[in-house]
Amino acid sequence: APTFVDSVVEAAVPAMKGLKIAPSTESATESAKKWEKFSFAHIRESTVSRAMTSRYFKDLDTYAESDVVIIGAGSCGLSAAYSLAKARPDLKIAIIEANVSPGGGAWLGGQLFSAMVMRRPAEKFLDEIDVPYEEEGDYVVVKHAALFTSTLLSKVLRFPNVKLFNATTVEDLITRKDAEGNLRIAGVVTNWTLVSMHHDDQSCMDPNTINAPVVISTTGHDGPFGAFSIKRLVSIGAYEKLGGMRGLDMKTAEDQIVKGTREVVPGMIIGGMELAEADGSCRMGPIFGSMAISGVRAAEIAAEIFEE
Ligand code: AHZ
Repeated sequence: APTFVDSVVEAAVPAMKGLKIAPSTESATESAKKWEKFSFAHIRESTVSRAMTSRYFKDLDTYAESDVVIIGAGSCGLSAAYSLAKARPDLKIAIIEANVSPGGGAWLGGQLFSAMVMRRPAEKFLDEIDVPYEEEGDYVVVKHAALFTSTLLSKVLRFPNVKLFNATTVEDLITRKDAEGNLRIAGVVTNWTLVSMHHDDQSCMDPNTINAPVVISTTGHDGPFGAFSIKRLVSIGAYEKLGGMRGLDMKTAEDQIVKGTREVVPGMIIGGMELAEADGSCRMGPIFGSMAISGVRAAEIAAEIFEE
């Protein structure tokens, strides 16, 4: 059977056409000689630049008016994006992630250990995205957290109605008042993360915006970028006060996150660990089922808003 290398050479490199690649039966000299003829197709540097920038600017244009913005591409944000993009292919979903690498805290299980633990019934989400796990009675174990995150990420990125803007930070929220004077969220204010990190030592570098009637915030617990939206809602008087994440209680914390996933002010749904900061609920530590299921619930609430 032709190897992968055979197919690349046969299909794409005229100079190599007709050459059979079978390293096991060739001498080292014969195979080295053959590879001397290898060459990629022609390209000019500006073609690469244009291939990237034209698409990026088209995406900025397309998603300037989004249906849903998801802030944060951690385990909760990615689970929300997957569930919503699958259920509602008609909705335009922009994901804004401050880091270059999406995934948040879900590249490892806990304390830099690899395995990811989820309590039942969160294995249903693993079945849905086709991530294998070991059965351990009341809980299941994915052999490496990166297997969960990379699988979920690859599925999210394939949806035609999703665009991930990474290395981009939500710096503020777009707010409106309705006829009765009630505040609602109408989108997000963005900037390159590297710019956001330098507002103190550079002259004013104004941001960009994305309008969206629904924002799902999953920015994790407090930290340099964490709990962003709930802190901003408190500072503009739209949410009474930060509950502040409490100590760890694995038994109760996960249920609270799932049940607490909600639209906290019109247009703003909060999920994942950001909710612990909003509600003053306990952290759960290194167990991830509630992040996935909170994402599923956030997607369901968003879909319901569009059905109203
Ligand atoms: O970079 C952040 C991370 O990828 C991103 N983020 C935060 N603020 C942002 C902003 N703009 C854009 N202003 C922003 N992106 O949000 C992502 C949050 O991911 P996370 O993994 O930290 O949160 P999560 O709620 O999805 O998962 C929490 C996982 C935890 S923490 C915990 C404990 O401490 O006990 N236990 C679990 C399971």
